[in-house]
Amino acid sequence: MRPKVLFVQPDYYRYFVQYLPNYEPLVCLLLAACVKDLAECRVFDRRFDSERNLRKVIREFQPDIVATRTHTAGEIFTALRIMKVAKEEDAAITTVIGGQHPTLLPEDLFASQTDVICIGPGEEAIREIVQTRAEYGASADYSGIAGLAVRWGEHYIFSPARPPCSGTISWPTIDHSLADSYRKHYFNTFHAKPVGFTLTSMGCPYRCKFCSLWVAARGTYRRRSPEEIVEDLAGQPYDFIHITDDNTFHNEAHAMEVLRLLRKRNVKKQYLAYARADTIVSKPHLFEAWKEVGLAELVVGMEACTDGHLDFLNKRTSEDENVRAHRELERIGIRNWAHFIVMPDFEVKDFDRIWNFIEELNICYPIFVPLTPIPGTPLFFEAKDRGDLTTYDYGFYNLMYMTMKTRLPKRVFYRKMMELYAKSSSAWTLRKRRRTSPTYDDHIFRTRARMGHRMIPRYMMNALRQLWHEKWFSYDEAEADLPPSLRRDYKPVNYYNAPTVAAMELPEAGAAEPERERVLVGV
Ligand code: B12
Ligand code: SF4
Repeated sequence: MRPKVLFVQPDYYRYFVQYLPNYEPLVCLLLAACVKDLAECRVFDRRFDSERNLRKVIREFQPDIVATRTHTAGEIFTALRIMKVAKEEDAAITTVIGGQHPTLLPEDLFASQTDVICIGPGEEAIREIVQTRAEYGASADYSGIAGLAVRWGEHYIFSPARPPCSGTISWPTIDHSLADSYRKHYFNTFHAKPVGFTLTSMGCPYRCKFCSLWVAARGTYRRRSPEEIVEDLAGQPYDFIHITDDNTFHNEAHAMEVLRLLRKRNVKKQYLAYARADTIVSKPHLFEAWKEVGLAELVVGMEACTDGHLDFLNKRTSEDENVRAHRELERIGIRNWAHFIVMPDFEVKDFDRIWNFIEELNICYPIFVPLTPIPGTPLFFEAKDRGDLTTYDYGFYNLMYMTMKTRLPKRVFYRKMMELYAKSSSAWTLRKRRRTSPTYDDHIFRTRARMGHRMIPRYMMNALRQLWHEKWFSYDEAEADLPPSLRRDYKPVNYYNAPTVAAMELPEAGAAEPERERVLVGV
């Protein structure tokens, strides 16, 4: 009989403020597609369904494997809860977890309810896990499968690494109907309609200091074939698609080929994608052409408005490129979701400088992100070693809160950050942008402003909770209960995370890496 696999998208963790678009659980659907010939699959979206129903589904469906994931660091707690529920319902279920946090810091998932942790890409790993479970049943030994940490009594065994390689990857066709029972929840408020999402490439050749993507991708850049991408985009049950690659337009020839096929097939959809400022400046023709096939918006990591901060962030762009990139997008008619990093060393004048920059360029949709040492990245280990971390609850590590020491008192820091949001969505700004920006969209601007107003009280409550946590938290008393990566004795020795940026200078893309010895680590 074919094994049964229940893929569970975990619920948001506390301190997360719900204001983003809700998308299909792509990873669950992708992994289900990877094993569709081997197993009977179901998808449970815990974001929109209760724990009671999860228990009910487990009892009815009787899965052999419950597979879940984390999106942000905080979700290690909700994912652990899901695996606990699975084990409580049936101890013979094999629990499997993957995602960026388990990849970079698998030790944080060591717990009696976690059987298998996937470190790195999951497409092949999940197939081998399902095959092994089908062959050997509940007592299967998964430690022969590469890229896993496998529970072994009271310990975990690390199998040889399965690092990703640069080059072409191929995804099977996704069966979107597996998530049909939650379809009404998949809605993007900005666009007032459901929006699809997919990836055309993964990883990035750059090494920005704040970014976790190249760390998790081990410095590689992988992309799907143009034919497969166009098939995917055309087959999506949505007419607006968010292409959430890390760096979509890095390879011009590839981007042009996708464009050619989109035109040939006459695919008429709209897209939101990501691009670097220097790519926009150096290849405006690419974006002009993509605009014609439906590229409506870009997330542009502008990050800073001074060359000093850009250099510190290792962004490899300049203030001038940011200025020119925005002007190009305005000329072409592509909306710019310009992202700015709010640095811990900001003084009042730095907040003002960012606002002046936005005003001067007339940017309609800026987003402000506090510099976050994403767990498992070199920046995280540096901050931890220097004693710069102030927050020891991973629930706050979701790019919305400042979890490090700041030069300004944190209350002032948060107030200034909120002012940036308030100013960028005020009635005065609305009137100015409407008059002067060719990419102004009334619905999006007003929705962003409305959501901001709805979000701010909840956000400020969470920020106050964070200040409370920072004031009263005793590291010495709580250390033993923290996830291992937050403890003093944690050493980033695993093959994915690395203590410094220099240590991440990896072998040639695609070159084989030495196999790791199996190591035993206590639970
Ligand atoms: C798409 C996306 C979103 C979508 C989510 C859509 C959805 N329904 O999942 C949207 C735009 C809504 C979103 C929102 C947010 N996101 Co987001 N998002 C991404 C993005 C760009 C891609 C993730 C993805 O789906 N990748 C495609 C899959 C196929 O790749 P993968 O996740 O790496 O999974 C592979 C392996 O890890 C493994 N694997 C993964 N899970 C499992 C499970 C099993 C069982 C197995 C075997 C293997 C396995 O196999 C997969 C295939 O190889 C990543 C950046 C990135 N490139 O990873 C950020 C990213 C994950 N997001 C991030 C953040 C912070 C957020 C927000 C908190 C932002 C905010 N402040 O609001 C919110 C929170 C959302 C939430 N809690 O659910 C951070 C997380 C940082 C961290 N480690 O804590 C990331 C890494 C971006 C970043 N560095 O800035 N996001
Ligand atoms: S260019 Fe973007 S995806 Fe690439 S390393 Fe920098 S921030 Fe990360």
